[in-house]
Amino acid sequence: MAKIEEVKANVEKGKTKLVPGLVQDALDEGNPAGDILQAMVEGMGVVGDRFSSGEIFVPEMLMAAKAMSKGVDVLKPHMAGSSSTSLGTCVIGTVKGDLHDIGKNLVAMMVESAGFTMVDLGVDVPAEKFIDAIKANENVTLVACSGLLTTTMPALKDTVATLKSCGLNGFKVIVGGAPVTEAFADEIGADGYAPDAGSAAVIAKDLVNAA
Ligand code: B1M
Repeated sequence: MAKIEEVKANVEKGKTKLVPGLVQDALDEGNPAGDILQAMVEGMGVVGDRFSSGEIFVPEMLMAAKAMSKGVDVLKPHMAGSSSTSLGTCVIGTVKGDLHDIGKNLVAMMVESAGFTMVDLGVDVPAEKFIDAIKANENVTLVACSGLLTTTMPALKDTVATLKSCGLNGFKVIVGGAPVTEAFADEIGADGYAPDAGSAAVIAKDLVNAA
């Protein structure tokens, strides 16, 4: 089996100890970091499908997430290069009620490499905590909110509404996550939407440069 396929298979099986070494082997074989990342994302898709069909349960899903995170740690230095321009500070978090962080972490990594200073609030972040972070950090130009559950889409809506009505200015709001669409982002008043981490970095840059 090609190393990149082994990476995918072992993410699916939640092999936390094996995945970092396999990712390194895949890199050593000359596979681009983006392709290895894509294989791991596809692996998580398989895990999600198995969960939906009742083949696996939350603990297996969690192990797969841990395995992928370990793999991403190895990939990090090989992903997008760092920019010397400063686009200000980005405050990022997964919204209240939502514990998914792999996609959010990828977005943080890519947006940071586009030239932002990153303040990562983690998961299950209430709207007020985003506001506190805008007040506590200098030159916040971007707030990025991630949501992975259909049940936390209302929390995304509340967060954007709170950010837009809090009386603070100078920042744009970008949203994303599997159930989020451009239409939903428009409907809730976000300034931007991105379907994946790579495009989040491009859109973040464009939004802040246009402000
Ligand atoms: Co959860 N989970 N999960 N889960 N989980 C999903 C999301 C699900 C689709 C699985 C399924 O049923 N097929 C389903 C949601 C269904 C729905 O709402 N429609 C689901 C469910 C139901 C649940 C629980 C409710 C299960 C339960 O307890 N019964 C529970 C909820 C807990 C909670 O959050 N309150 C739960 C728990 C968990 C774990 C904790 C076990 C674990 C997360 C661990 C972690 O993140 N550290 C987990 C996992 C791993 C998944 C799946 C399998 C994988 C998610 C993932 O990391 N994908 C997922 C199935 C799937 O995605 N197919 C599933 C890889 C990641 C790179 O993709 O996060 O989509 P993603 O990020 C993408 C884009 O969405 C985008 O960029 C990334 C790619 O570049 N993006 C942004 C993300 N954020 C963005 C922000 C942006 C822009 C783009 O701008 C700000």
